[in-house]
Amino acid sequence: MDCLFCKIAAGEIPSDCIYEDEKIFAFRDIDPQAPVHFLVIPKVHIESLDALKDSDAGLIGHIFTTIRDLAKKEGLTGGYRVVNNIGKDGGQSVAHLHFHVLGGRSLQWPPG
Ligand code: DGP
Repeated sequence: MDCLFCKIAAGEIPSDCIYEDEKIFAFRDIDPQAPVHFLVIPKVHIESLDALKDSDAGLIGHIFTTIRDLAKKEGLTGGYRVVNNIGKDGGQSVAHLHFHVLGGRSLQWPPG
């Protein structure tokens, strides 16, 4: 399968990895939109949140508790934002489920 994020998770394409375990991979975004901006992905290929199965619930829980821990490690004591873009209208450009974690500055809502 020709998927950029599968290749990054497999170490075939270099990335600035901040966390890895048997199920998930976290790395800094190549085009950061905040002082801290990293992505958390499952190692297994899932196209988007829309393609999740009920049996993926544990994996998603693991991603979110890891986001909590990584945010702490990255010093995001003032808060942070988790973003998931889904499909064309949702602004998803890479078809492998990924959660953006942004912080380190005051983030406005709604975003521009
Ligand atoms: P989205 O628009 O939600 O699909 O976000 C995809 C993000 O992936 C975008 O913020 C830029 C990032 N990205 C794209 N290609 C690469 C890459 O090769 N390396 C890294 N580290 N990030 C990438």
